[in-house]
Amino acid sequence: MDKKIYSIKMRASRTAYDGASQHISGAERIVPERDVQTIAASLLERALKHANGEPNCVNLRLELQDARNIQHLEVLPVRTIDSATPEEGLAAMTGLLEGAGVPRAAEIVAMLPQAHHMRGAMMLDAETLERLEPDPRRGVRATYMDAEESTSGVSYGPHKNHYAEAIVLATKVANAPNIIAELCISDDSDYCTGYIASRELGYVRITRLKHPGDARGGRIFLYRGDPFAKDATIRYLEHQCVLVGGVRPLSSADRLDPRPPDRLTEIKQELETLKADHLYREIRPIDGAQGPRVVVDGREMLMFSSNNYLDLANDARVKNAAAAAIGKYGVGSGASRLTSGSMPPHSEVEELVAEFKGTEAAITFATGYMANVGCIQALCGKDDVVFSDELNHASIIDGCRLSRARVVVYRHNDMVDLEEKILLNPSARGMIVSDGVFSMDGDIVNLPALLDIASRYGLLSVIDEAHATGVLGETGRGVCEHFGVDVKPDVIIGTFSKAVGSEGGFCCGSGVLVDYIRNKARSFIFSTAPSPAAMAATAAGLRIIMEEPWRVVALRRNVALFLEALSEHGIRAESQSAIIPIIVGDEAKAMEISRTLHERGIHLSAIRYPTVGRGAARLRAAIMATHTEDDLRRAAATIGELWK
Ligand code: WAQ
Ligand code: MG
Repeated sequence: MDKKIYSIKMRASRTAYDGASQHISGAERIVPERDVQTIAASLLERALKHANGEPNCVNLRLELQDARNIQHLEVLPVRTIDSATPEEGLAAMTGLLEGAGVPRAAEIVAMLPQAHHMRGAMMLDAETLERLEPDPRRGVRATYMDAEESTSGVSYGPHKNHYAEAIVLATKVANAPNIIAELCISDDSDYCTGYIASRELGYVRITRLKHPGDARGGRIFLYRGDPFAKDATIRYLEHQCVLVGGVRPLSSADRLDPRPPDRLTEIKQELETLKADHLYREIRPIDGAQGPRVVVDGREMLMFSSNNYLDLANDARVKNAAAAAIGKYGVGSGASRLTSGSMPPHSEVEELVAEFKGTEAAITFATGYMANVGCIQALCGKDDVVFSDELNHASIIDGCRLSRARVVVYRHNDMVDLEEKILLNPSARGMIVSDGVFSMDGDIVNLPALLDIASRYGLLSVIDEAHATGVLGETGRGVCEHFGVDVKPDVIIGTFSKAVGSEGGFCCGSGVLVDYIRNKARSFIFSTAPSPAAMAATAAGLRIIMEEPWRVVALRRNVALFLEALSEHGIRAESQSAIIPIIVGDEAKAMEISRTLHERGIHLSAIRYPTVGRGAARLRAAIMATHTEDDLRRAAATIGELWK
């Protein structure tokens, strides 16, 4: 009946010319004869494929053990302390050690990382902190131990199972004569969980004892007793064969404190902080349609925060077009057009917007945000570089992130800086992306220079015309018309939700480019198409802009009038678009002015961090073609009054 038991030890190292040997990995098992070959093979695999490097020397040592001399131990009970930081974890370790009656606990814990170059552990006298290892460079190694085969449900794959190995070692060490506790931090730089163990404490895992990337770890065996008896302890640790029963995989029951961190309380606190910092956001209700005047709580107010620049959102023709489309096509578009098919209003809009922008083709998205995100993600990948203006809209930033391209941010509208950054970051492929009209400052991209740079460096040019469409140029066709350039950006992105008065996003470009976007843009492929009503309204809006260029002219006149009125009240502001930033600076003051304006019947928003930088809070007036001269003068006068 007596079956043969073997211990197997593996040690992999790399030996240099000078004979210096660098340790790579080591592991050991205690197994019955029939498992020797399998286990030896798996240890060999682990030796040869270790993350620490390739060994040029692997030692595999097989020893027949006398089964009668093997000691059987029951595994230490396990619990886990979740420490939020290494500092918290080390404090918990110190506290447990003090609780176990060790007087100089903090000093001992501080010694732990000093052992990290050792193969074995420090053995410290718990009272004097004297080091008891015969060879302090090597330390004392606990060996000849394994989990009892029948009870071990833990996996010993080719990769190290830190917990499974440590619990076995800790159980043996805790049972060594005169050892009162053991402390451990792994020397693997990405394994931050360590433990403190003793027969009284059990095996207490502490989740964070160091920062990821830190290789400093170590082990301390704390010894209390007659120093002359230490040899017996070392002999036990280094030679006694031990099998540990009851080792099982970690489970949720091993948590000391099963209460999960209360994320909801944290969220509530964060909101309170936002409020205290005047950064909390609220939605103000509006009763009726968008227009130069809106109804709020039954009261008529002047609207200066809508992008409905040409007053088409509530235009009878646009509404009728939407209503007719609902009658004919229903309300929802069912799915992405690639899935459920394309209704006529979508194609009609694509033809119209391509005509309006003077490009070969166009594709629609559910929103302008999704157009930016989808196009950038489609056109750039991780090997590309995106050169992006520092004041670009959030949707451009999000598109860059989604693309995983390397993003190089250049100074706002600074073409000299852009070119320098391109020279510093040469790349085979990439794009320059910029807002056409910057949404928070109302200024216009230097398009001729940008296009010139893009063509000289072989970069795609991408311009977001969200606030330029229906606003810039004699007939509202956008930035190209504004500058009178014939060359078009490779990609023109925009939205129908501003001057066009409806909703949905678009991308215009060559037929090939649009075909590519249709095949690659995730926000097009995986999102339901805009509703047929929105597309019919869009088509009507686009037609009106083309047929009634006076709206664009009226908008420009109103902008000039408002700027003039502001300056009459001592306020300097500038803009060539329909967005007029009035820089206040302080967040609280900007909020206060906006609130008072609201009380006085003027809806004009304050914009603050993180939409703009901290301390760059501003009032942002959005002008409409149908504001009357009186509206504009009244708003300017009220702002002038509150400014003082
Ligand atoms: N005997 C004594 N000391 C050792 C031994 C040994 N057999 N092996 C390693 N050491 C010492 C040496 O100084 C190392 O630098 C240090 O311990 C850390 O060794 O429940 O992986 O093998 O999730 O990196 C803890 C698991 C894992 C916690 C510990 O230690 C958990 C670990 P490592
Ligand atoms: Mg290690």
